[in-house]
Amino acid sequence: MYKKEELKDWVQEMAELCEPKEIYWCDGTDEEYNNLMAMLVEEKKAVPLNEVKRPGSFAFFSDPSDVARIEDRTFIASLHKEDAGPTNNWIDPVELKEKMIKLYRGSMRGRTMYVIPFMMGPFGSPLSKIGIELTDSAYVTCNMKLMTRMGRDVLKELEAKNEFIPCLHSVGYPLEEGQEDLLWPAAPLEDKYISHFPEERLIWSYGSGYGGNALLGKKCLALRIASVIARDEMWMAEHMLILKVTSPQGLSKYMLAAFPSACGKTNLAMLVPTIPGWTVETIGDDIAWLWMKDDGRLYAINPEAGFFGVAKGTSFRSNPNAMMSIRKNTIFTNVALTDDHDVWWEGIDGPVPEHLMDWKKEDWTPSKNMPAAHPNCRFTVKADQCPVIAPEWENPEGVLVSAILVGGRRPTTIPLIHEALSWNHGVFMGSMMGSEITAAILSKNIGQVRRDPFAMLPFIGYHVGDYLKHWIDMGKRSNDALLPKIYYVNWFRKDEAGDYLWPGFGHNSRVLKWIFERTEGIAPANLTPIGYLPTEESIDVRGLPLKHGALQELLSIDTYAWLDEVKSIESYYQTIGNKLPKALKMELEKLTSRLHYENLNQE
Ligand code: GTP
Ligand code: SPV
Ligand code: MN
Repeated sequence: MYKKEELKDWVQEMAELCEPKEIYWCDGTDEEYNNLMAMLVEEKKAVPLNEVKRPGSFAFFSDPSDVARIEDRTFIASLHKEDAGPTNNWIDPVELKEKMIKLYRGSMRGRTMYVIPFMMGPFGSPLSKIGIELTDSAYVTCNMKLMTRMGRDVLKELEAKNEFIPCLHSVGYPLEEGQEDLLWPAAPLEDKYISHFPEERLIWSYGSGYGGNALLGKKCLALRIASVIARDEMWMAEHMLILKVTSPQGLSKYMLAAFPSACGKTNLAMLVPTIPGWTVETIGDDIAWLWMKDDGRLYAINPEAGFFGVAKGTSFRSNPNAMMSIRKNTIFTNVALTDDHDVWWEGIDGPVPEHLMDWKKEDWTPSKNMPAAHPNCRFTVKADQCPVIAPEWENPEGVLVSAILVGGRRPTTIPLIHEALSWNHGVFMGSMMGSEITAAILSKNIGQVRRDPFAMLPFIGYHVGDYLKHWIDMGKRSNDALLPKIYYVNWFRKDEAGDYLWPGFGHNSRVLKWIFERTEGIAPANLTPIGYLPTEESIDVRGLPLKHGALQELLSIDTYAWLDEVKSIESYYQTIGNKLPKALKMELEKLTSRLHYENLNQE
C-alpha cells in the first residue's frame, strides 16, 4: 500500500525501469476506450464484430501459450516462507525483485505505459480499495475499464482514501527500433511471474496478458492481496458469487457461493428459476468481500464492476441472462468467429456452422475434430448490462448474507446438498472441498480432483492454515443464530454411465428454494452423519426430467465412501501442518465417529 503522495514518484520510477516510449494517464471515459479499441483494430490485435449482431464488440486471440491463469508461475513472496504456507509458491521477496527487475528493465520499450486508476468496490463503501495498475497492454486497459470502476473519479477518491495498492504489469515483449509487434505479445513461460508481496501490498506481474494474470484488480488484488488485508482487519475476501433470491411471497435473501474456477458461479449468479414465482438476481459472479457489522451479521459487496465469464457452454438454454448481457459492448477472447463475424463456441445455441475461424485464427470445419473455441474462452462485459443485475448491486453498505454455499465438481460421494450443523462444521465443509481441475488453469492435470478450500486454493495470499483459522475466528465474533448457514452443494454427481444425475443450471433454483426455506426454518430435513439433508419431498421436483431413482441417489450417503473421504481429508489435513485449527480437527473426528456409529447401527 502506498500513500497518495507517492503515486507520481512511483509511476516515474517504474517508467525509468521499464522505459516505455510514453506514459498515458487513463481518464476512464468511453471516448478513451473507443480510441484504444480503434488503435487495437488498426494494429489487427482486435477484430471488430458484426455491428448488427454484436454492436460495439471485439474479439481477441491470445498466443496459444497464454490462455489461462498459470498457478505454477504465481508467487506469494512474503518475508517469511512460513507465511506463504504449503499451498503457495514462495520466493524470497528480495531475490524475486532482483529477478523481476532484470526482466522489467526496458520491458516496455516501444510501448505506451498506461496508468490505470481503479477502484475495487462501490464508491463510498468502507471496504473499497483503490489500485493503480501500470501496464503496457491496451487490451488490459480496455478490460479494466469494463471490469472495474476506472479513471478520473478514482484519482479524486484517492484524495480522500489516501492509500492505493500498486500493481505493475508488463507483457514482457519490448519492441526495439524497427521491430514488429506480435498480435498477442507475451514472454516465454519460464519468464512469466505473477508475484505478490503481501506485507507491502504490492503486485508485480510479468509476461502474460491473459485474464487473472494481467487484469490485476481481480485475482491478484481482490483475492490474494485483499485476503491478507482482510485477515489483518478482520474481514474476508472470498472467491464467491453473490445472488439475491426472492420467494413468491416477495421476501428476498442474499446468498453467496464459493465454487472453484469454471464450476458454475456465473451460471448460478444469473440463474433463471424453473420453479414458478421465484426470481434470482445478480450482485456479483466471482468475488465477494464480507464484513461483520455491529449486529453480528455478515454483509457482502462485489468488488468488481464487470464479468470475465467463461464463454464455452454459455447459451440461451444454459444461461440466457449471460447471453443477453453480451449482446453488445463486449470483449471476447479466444472464441471462434462465424463467417459473418459473430462469435461462436462449443455449446452455444443453434446448429454447428459449416465453417468458422477458430481461436487459433485458422479455418475450421466440423471435420477438423478439434474444438473451435478454447475451453477457457471468455467474455468481458460491464455488470450493468446484465438484465437481472439487482438494483442494490452497488450499495456501499453491502447486502445481508443469509447463506453461504460451497461446492465443486465431485462425480461421487458428495450429495446434491447438505447443510452444516454449525458455523465450525460449515468451515470444515469449506476446508475439505474438492473439485476436478478445469481449463481455467494451465495444467496437465485437468479432470483430477484436488482439495480446494473455499475455492481459494490459488488465491489465498498467506498460509492456508491461518486462512481457515480466520474463518473460525470470524465465527467466534458472533453466534450461529446470526451467522449465515453453510451448505455444501454438488451439481456434478454422475451415474454409473458417467452422466450427470442432476440437470443443473436453472433447476438449481430448486435447491436454492430449499436453502431459502431452511433459513426461514420451514423446510424439513433429515439429520445424517454428514449434516442435514433434504427429505425427498422437500426438494421441489415438479416438472423435473429426472431419471428414476436419481433423486434418491443424489440424496444418499454411502458411509463407506465417506469413511474413505475421511481418510483422504486426514492426509490432506496433514499437509496443512500444525497451523490447521484445532476446531477443524475436532470436526473431522466428530464426523468420523458419527459415520462409525451409523455403520454399527446399520449392521
Ligand atoms: P470462473 O469464472 O472461472 O471463476 O468460473 P465460474 O465458477 O463462474 O463458472 P461458470 O458459471 O462460468 O461455469 C463453468 C462451466 O460449468 C460452464 O461450462 C457451464 O456450462 C458449467 N456449469 C455451470 N453450472 C452448471 C450446472 O449446474 N450443471 C452442470 N452440469 N454444468 C454447469
Ligand atoms: C478464475 O479462474 O477463477 C477466473 C478467471 O475467474 S481469471 O480472471 O482468469 O482468474
Ligand atoms: Mn473465478
